[in-house]
Amino acid sequence: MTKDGLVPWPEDLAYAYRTAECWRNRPLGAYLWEWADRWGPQVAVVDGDRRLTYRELAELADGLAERLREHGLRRGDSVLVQLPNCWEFVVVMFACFRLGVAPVLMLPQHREHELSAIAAHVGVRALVVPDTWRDYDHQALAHRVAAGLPGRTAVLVVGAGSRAPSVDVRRLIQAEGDVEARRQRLDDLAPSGADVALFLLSGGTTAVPKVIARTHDDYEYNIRRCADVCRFGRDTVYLTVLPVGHNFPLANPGVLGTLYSGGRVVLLPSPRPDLAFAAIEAERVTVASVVPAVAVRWMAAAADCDRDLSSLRHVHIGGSMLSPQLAAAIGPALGCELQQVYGMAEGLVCYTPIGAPPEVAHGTQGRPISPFDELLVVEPGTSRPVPASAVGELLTRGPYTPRGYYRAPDQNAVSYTAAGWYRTGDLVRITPAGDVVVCGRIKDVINRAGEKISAGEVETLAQELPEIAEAAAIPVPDPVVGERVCLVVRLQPRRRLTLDRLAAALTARGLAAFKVPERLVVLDALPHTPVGKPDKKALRLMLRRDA
Ligand code: OOB
Repeated sequence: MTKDGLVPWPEDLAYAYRTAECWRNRPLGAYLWEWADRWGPQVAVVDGDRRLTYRELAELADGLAERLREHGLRRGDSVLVQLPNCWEFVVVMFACFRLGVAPVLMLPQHREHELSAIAAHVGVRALVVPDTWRDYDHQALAHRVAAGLPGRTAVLVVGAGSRAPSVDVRRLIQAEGDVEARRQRLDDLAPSGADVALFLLSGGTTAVPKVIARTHDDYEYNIRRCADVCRFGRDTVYLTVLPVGHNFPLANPGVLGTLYSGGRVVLLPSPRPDLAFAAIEAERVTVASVVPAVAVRWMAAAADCDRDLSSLRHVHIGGSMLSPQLAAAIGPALGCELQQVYGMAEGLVCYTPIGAPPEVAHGTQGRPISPFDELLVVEPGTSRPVPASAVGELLTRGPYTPRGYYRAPDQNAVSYTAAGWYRTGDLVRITPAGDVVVCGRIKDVINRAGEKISAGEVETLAQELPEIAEAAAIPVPDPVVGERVCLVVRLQPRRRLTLDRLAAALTARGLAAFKVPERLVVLDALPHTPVGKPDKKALRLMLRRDA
């Protein structure tokens, strides 16, 4: 690891990736103007009544970039961005890309617990939040978080409710002045392709979420390959319903892949079927990406829906397990072709190809988007390969899979092998044709509608409660969201605990709502493994028996 906390790719591989033009040594901000020059008057982003052309997007992003510079942000700095799906998100992202300032992407559902830990870990210079979102005061949240950080951390607020000492982002998003001169000034300040473009959160298995630094070069390659595999083009109209801070809707191909291809991005604040179907009809949406839980809701709603969904050509589904039966039913229900995607914020992305036969389209999670992706299936927890087509843990390396988490040497010793493979923690098999089938996982996470919840994070926080002596967070299967968090506890002597009290206590400690246990089981004693950890396999079996 270098002193700045990044783990570089080995020099010989970096050379190979550059020579093969995976990496183009060009920052993402430079593409913005390339697109504006090519597709200037075309609509790039739609958010309700607001429609931004490619030209406007470039001008507004440059205007904001210059203002952010006046507020002291410089190449190499980072800012925490917690915004819902809105047009300002896109402008903020590109303003940051132009300056070489790296956004750290959080979800609107995150609270003090997550924001404080990540902001401190990365050392952000500013927080960008909405004024309120779903009746929650993010502006106040951001000021609480900022107050707990060393140094001065600016709070930038998107929304009419912005009040001093917050900085009002909408007032900064202005394209006044000499556009060409500003473009030149910012071009002169541009970061290098090897700089960090953005930070993504890992679903995480540890008490504190881990952070992945993605470079301009690696992310651009990821976007380019995804857009190519999914055949995005100028006629693509992409509907964004998942939180855009996730890698999947942001860049696989998602929002950035659409802009890369000259298409149109439609942003919606939620995946509610009535809103989504109205947008599909109104904007003639051609492609959307969803997690299986959302697909199920859409299928049910499509059965008696009077909206015209005929423009929809593809739906991308990934993020959590999808059964072949459900996969086969989605296309007919929504009148489009399904593409499965298996990906991760850490890098690797697989897609089922357009036009794949049913056994591939429904029965696999696709093949890597790049010929430079390396996949190795091993006996779990080792580096010993399993026989061809056998199930094992997937390890991966490649030009858009960084070699380690940011500033996390201890974690990296566990999550990455000495030879630089990322241990996905997923159990897979690879078919003779090279398609990945996800069979399960060995990592200690709960996958709730595609949101990854670290069991360790929930347990650590729960164990701080005075009632709890020992806690284990385990997934319980759920027909709607796939899995929910169940907390199994042993209480302190003479203490009592209800689910309501547990939920209230964890919420008060600033834990995001989607991580709060939805079931509580109190035992006199937890079963243990030989090394003395709670035996989660035994607990899962026990709960299944009792269900
Ligand atoms: C996506 O990214 P993350 O970082 O939220 O989560 C990655 C993990 C994977 O390691 C795997 O455990 C699970 O999510 N996962 C799937 C899956 N796709 C992801 N499990 C079963 N089937 C699938 N199709 O979730 C993500 C990132 C980019 C594109 C798509 C999903």
